[in-house]
Amino acid sequence: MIRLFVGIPLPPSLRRQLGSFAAGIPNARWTPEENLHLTLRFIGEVDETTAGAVHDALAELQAPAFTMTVGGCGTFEGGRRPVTLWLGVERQPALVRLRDKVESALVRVGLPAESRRFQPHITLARMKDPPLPKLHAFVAGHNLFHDSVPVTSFVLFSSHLGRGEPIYTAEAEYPLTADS
Ligand code: 2AM
Repeated sequence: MIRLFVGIPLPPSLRRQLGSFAAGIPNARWTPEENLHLTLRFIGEVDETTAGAVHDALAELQAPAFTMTVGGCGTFEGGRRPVTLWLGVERQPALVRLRDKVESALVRVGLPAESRRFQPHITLARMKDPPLPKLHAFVAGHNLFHDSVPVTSFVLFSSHLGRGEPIYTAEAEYPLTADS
């Protein structure tokens, strides 16, 4: 079995910059710089045959390259407490269309449809009971950050869960067609 997700890697310069944000919130587990990415579709554990079918389906997908805009901070709540700190990604049509094409390809392969709404984001940290004034200060201090990222491919990642942070490996990269 292999744990998979489809994502968009970030350029090293942006990862370095986001990595430098990782301070100021006690009880935060910051995403290691090398793991920072946008998830297009989480797949989960599949067998090798399904993984091969997923790869074949993604390799056939055609979609145009685009420029992704990132910026703005926010949190997802769990049990009414903030548990995920994220950097926002604009919900622009080219990104949503790419995500929809990935979703259709995976459903054709036989995976169950994703029921959760697509909320594009880059997870900066996971938190357990963070002090709210510190969290709010972080958001206020980083909310104006924004950047543009050329997206010329997407990636099938495997995720290996061990004792520490997950290890993400790019199993295959799929080029997008040249911007028109
Ligand atoms: P997150 O960053 O918002 O938690 C690899 O685990 C990626 O898949 C993460 O970026 C994670 O998003 C995303 N993901 C989506 N659904 C998931 C799930 N049920 N379990 C683990 N990761 C999930």
